[in-house]
Amino acid sequence: MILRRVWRSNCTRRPFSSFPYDRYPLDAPGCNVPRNIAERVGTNLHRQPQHPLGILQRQILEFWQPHGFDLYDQLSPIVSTTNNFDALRIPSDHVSRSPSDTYYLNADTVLRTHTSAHQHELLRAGHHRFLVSGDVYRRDEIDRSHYPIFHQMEGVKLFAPHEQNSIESELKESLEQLAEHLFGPDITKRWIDTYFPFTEPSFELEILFEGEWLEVLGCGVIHPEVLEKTGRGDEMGYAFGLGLERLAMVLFQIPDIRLFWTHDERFHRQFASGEIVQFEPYSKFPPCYKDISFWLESAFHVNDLNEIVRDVAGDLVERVWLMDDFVHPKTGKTSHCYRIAYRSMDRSLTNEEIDDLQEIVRNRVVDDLGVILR
Ligand code: FA5
Ligand code: MG
Repeated sequence: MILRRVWRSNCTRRPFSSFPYDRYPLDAPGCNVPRNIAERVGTNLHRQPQHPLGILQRQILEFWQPHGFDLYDQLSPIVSTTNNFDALRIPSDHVSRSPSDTYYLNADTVLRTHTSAHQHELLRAGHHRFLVSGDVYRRDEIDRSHYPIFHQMEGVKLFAPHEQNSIESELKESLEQLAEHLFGPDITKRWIDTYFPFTEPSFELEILFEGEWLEVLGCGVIHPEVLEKTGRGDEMGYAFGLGLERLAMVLFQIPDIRLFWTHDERFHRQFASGEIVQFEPYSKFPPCYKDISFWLESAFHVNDLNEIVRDVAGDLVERVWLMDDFVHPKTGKTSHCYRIAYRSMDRSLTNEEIDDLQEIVRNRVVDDLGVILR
């Protein structure tokens, strides 16, 4: 009985959606946004004061606002490819533009893949110091720290010409101070050199969490060409993009990114005070593993498999990963074997229901991806 009550309470609360279906029909040519993603547009977890993301957002604001940063946390996640990519020097053949990685509404409109999509318009409008937080969307891998919708907070600060020699050091020092503001002095962190087309040099910050390095943010000195495109080529500045779920996982000890989307009261009542508290897992149900093996027939991208599994199993899927990959010596054909871990955050799963889901996945993979099951 108890299980049934929990399950029903999970199912009956439909997410609020502000997706403009009339303007962007999901069945239009070139649209690869599934309904389960569109339905969550407008949920705005980062603006809910008793949600871990809302609590975290407030903590981060507390750090930046005294430095004169204004927050934009209600900009629409529907943006042009110009703002999401071109304005940021992302080359026209860059993988991140591919429909295997990005949700397109039509050829030149996407669900933003990062909050950097708003740099151009806000810089053009003359702002000097600002933060942008919001939901971002990516077709990505499936595991406990990756989810197709997550939240970022962007920060941008421009400097007058006479202040420009210290930008890189100020950027790194500020973000280290932010990490200490959130986590205290004992947190273990490290800087990694990386590449973004829109910053030079570029860095990522990683934090040690449950024995693994977790990448929590990307940042760098804004590329001069990005500023030139906004008509501000004579200025310089820094930018950063924080991964809010990743920071919240460390801050609240939340072990799985799917929990941010649960409707289970056992999760939400723990954050009712709006304060930073250590999350107490209310349960850990056993996972159920299913393998699927197939011969690839044509172009295949693992994100297409991930999307099908998400579409069929929703948040019951915990992880999808490649177990085996080989080329047949005679036919030259490639075979992939993926393992799918199913696990509910809220209840025990029955073997039967997982078998049913797996069967639907197997059929969809054949129908939609044209592979041959082994
Ligand atoms: C970016 O999105 C850059 N726009 C960040 C940036 C801004 C760089 C400004 C320079 C200047 P990246 O793809 O690495 O970078 O994502 C930033 C952060 O988002 C990551 O460090 C990680 O914390 C988080 N993140 C990325 N993918 C996911 C995902 N699928 N699920 C949850 N969090 C994610
Ligand atoms: Mg990264």
